[in-house]
Amino acid sequence: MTTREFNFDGLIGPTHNYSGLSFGNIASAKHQNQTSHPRAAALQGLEKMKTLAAMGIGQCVLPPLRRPRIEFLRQLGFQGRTATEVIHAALKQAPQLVAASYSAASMWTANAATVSPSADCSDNRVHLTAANLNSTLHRSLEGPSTAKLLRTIFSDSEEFFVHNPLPSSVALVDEGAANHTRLCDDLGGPGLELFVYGSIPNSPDSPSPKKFPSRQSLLASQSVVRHHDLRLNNVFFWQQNPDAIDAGVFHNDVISVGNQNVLLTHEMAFVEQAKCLKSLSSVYEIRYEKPLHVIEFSADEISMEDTVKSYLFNSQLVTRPDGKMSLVCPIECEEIASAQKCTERILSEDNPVDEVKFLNLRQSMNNGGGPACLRLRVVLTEAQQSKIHQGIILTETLAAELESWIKKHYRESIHPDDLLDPELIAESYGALEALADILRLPTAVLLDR
Ligand code: SUG
Repeated sequence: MTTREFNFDGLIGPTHNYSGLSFGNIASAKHQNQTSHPRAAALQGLEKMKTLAAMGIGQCVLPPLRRPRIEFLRQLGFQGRTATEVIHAALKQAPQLVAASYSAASMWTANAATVSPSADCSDNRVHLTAANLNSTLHRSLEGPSTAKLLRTIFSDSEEFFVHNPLPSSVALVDEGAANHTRLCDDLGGPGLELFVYGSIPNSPDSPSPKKFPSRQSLLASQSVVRHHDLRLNNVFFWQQNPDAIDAGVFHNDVISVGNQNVLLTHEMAFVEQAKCLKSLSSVYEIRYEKPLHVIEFSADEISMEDTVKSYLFNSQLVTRPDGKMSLVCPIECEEIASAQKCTERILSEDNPVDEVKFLNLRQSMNNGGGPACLRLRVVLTEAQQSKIHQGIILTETLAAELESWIKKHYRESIHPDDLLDPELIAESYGALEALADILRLPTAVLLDR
């Protein structure tokens, strides 16, 4: 065993539903009020984890956060003796707040935190900063619980440092690894960390989106770099193209993905893109004495509309144990001709990618979450691998246990009107209690009490 990258996938929670909560996320708006299928969703997510594990990629599971979060509704002044009474009180005035308390959005663990491997950090520890997810109400509930969960999993203070989410402010919106890419040569050596922001707070003259919100601020990214104590000559801050945000690219991982010596991107991803790519390529080449493969697609090859529909750039780009790379795409990339053609181009060119796989993640995709959204990448040395909580490492036995657990505890379907059903609360909390046993995590952590 050497240094390896592990994907920490979010287990899709039992309250997965379509409430249209994410402004600027086109799939979420499009599927608002449709019936969701939590059991199928969780099984699709599990299938992805099994596929990656079978390819020899390190695979872990992160449990869903407890939902509904009744204390959030109480904080907003809704009263009642029981959870059901609180939900009924809230529903009369603000159904969207009930939906927020029920959201299963913690499944998209690319937004859980930003992670820097120990080789990049001055104190030689892995640093994780839980994201505040301040730009949407339903996701702003995640940060503190995520930090608690990460502290349980990465509890060894000699190897890991988990930072709290940044303070709540529009000037500090932070959505974690979805706006962060790491390029390197050997996985265990130091890398170049690319932080992508959508806006500069209090800077009316800098380019900014007109229609949809920017979900990452420069100040937030700079603060994460300070927390992780990264060497500044290894760090890049690039701005997302505001037109891309307005076209529905609410996170940078919807338009680019990087892995070791490959950066796959669309020509509309960044402000001053040609200049940025040139400087990154030259730093990479000087640092590692080999070229960076930048695979860039033009708008003629794939339009912004197809980029957002297919989630081509939200594919997972992973290095297999044989050293070659696979691109794990959502099935939409096989169905949308332009995206399919792009995958053919990737395979035909001289680069490390020699395999493309297509996976059905439709339930998550309908809320704007593709393969890369569902995972948090963590590079771990051999010693660190033995120091994380072992119960979350995916084995065949764990996968089989999770499958039975999903089939036992999850509903086949949920319509947003079902969020009124008091039984859903007990079912959801009961599922988490059972999951605590399976993952060998404290019930108090899973129930966040
Ligand atoms: O934050 N969707 C998520 C999707 C996150 C995708 N993550 C990455 N790109 N890394 C979001 O917009 C929809 C929930 C709803 O509408 O009910 C939602 O939260």
